[in-house]
Amino acid sequence: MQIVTSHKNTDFDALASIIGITILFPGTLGVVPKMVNANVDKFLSTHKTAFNIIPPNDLNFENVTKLTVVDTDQWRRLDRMEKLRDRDDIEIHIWDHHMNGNGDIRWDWKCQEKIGATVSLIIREMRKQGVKLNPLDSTILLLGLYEDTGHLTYRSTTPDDAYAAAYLLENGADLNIAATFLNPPYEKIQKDILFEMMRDTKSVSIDNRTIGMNTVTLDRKVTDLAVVVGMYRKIMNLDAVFVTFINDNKSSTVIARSGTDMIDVGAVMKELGGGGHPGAASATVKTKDLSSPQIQEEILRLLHSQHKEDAKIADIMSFPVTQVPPTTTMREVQQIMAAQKIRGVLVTEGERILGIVVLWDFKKIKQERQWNMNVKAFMSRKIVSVPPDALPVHAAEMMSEHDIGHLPVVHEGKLIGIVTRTDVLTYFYGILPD
Ligand SMILES: [Mn+2]
Repeated sequence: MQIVTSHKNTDFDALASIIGITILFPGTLGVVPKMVNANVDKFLSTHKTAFNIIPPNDLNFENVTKLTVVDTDQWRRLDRMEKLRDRDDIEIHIWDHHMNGNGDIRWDWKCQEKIGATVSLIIREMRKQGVKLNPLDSTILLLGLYEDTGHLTYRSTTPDDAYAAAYLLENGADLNIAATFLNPPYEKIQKDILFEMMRDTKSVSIDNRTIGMNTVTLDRKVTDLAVVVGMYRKIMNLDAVFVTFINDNKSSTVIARSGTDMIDVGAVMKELGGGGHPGAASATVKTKDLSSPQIQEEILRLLHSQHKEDAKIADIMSFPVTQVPPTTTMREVQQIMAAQKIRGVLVTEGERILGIVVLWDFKKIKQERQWNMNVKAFMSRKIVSVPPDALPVHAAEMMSEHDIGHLPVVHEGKLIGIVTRTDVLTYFYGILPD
């Protein structure tokens, strides 16, 4: 017998991946853990008979010859699969998008890639084989894909996730039903916790990133905390958040979210024995190992050691800067710009920056004789300079605030370079200048 299973606290990606495998490999039985997320539970209460799935206690382990594991690669995250762990006569396949290197399930075949949702890997294979899906199957697969990619908006989303979504929509996936189950049950208790977090935010700044740290004591089990933490980060406009939920006197669960490439919460949570992705991760920590204040200290220590060096203005500026004296004629300036293929020159006198002339300023010339006039008459005197250690994002803010495209870079009163809109855009879009 062939079975497919996934992790406890099953989310839609895990459930969709289980169901996807039962469709892709007919005859495979889906084994869904007893503990599933609240929204998955709600979905299963009305839909479970539509799929080839059973709970683990209904499984006859002796008959299993092949095990497919989806959305995890760790034994401890599976439900009641211990009986299979030591059997070497079972063929094991893994489909997963967690790349944290914690995997301890031995495998005969695996498909493990960085992608928004595990189910996208399975859908990619369905597309390849031309599998036809009915609207119900398409909808559950879309639920998994949308949940793990935030409707294709999370930074982890790849082109393959989008192709997978297109395929499911072609096969009749129902967006209304998907929306019904993806909108989390948001009740008073979640709202109270959100307000408590907003009131007690402790924010720390590391390398210009603002990180929120919170500790919340739970007096009962609360579902959908991950959704609340995600919402909290967005409302407070924090680059990353780490919320420690004290479950009881035995353990705490840290839920972390990041909205920037500069902070990899998955790597931090991995150090605490948990896991996840760069943007979303969690860890459960035993109190005897670390108390909640110690957890926060440890997170801060890990963040400091992780810190990636940001590019500074000095790294993206252009230099040397072409400078002309104020008596240069407009014709000469135009010739210099054409010869050097640049869009602006600074007008300087000694160390002093008097103004700037950019390509645009030539439009001011209406009469032929004006070409022989001094640049002084046409230059813009509005000069905003930046220091070399400023961040590119600050240069972009100054450009939009003052509506200017060139910022001289000044270090200790000396002009050392110039940063243009093109330099900033090139940096943000990761395009290498040619
Ligand atoms: Mn997943």
